[in-house]
Amino acid sequence: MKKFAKITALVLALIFVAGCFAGCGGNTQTTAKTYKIYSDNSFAPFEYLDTETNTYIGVDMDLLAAIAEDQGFKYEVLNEGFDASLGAVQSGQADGMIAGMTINDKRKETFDFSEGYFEDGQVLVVSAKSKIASFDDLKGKTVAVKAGTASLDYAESVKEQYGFETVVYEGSPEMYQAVVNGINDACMEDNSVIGWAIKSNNFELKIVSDVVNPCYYGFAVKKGENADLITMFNAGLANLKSSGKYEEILAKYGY
Ligand code: ASN
Repeated sequence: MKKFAKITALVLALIFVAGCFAGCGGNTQTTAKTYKIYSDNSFAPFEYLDTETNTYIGVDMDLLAAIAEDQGFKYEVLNEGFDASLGAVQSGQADGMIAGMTINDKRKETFDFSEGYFEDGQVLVVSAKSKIASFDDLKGKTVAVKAGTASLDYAESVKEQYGFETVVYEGSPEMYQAVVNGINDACMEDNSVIGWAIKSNNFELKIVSDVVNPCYYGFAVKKGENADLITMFNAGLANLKSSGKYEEILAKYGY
């Protein structure tokens, strides 16, 4: 009887130790979560496909990589487009998004943002040959805008005042091409992004307004969720700013 009790105790102890090891191993693996971050698919110089390496590069991609390294978190980026990213974050399919995303009050109702990391704003853009010189010349014209963007919201808010119609596109390059080809009379885009497209990709376009809506870009999560990601993004961004890495990343893309 005594011997049996000893063996039972030993077996139980072994089971306990084995269970503890399995448990500990399991925990280490599950805490190393890989965050799913969505992004735009063509928004140079913030995120765009580098055709030589077939990878997405840009200010946002580099900032995220440097912040994740600094803060020790794992992530994967899905460059699905801007509107798709908004939807993915809201449905919980994505943990967060970085997409040259304008921080504004309307979005703060459904998203939580990091500190702003870049200042920009929207401008009116027309074909290089166009006679349109300002919003005042848009009566009876069509203005291309990208789905889900702050540009679209701005255009919608002034279209009656200036008498134009909006036409919605999914991606920035399609929108630029529609204006170059004369399908639409103008488009609205972020100043730094259209500046890059004109300079680097030779789109025959010109900017014909001042910046409307000056704003900051921020990293975003669904309101009330993934607060740890926002905390890490802000802490990492502050570290990159003090180490000089933030400036180095911007300089790489000409800022
Ligand atoms: N700045 C744009 C917005 O927030 C983002 C984009 O087009 N990727 O509406």
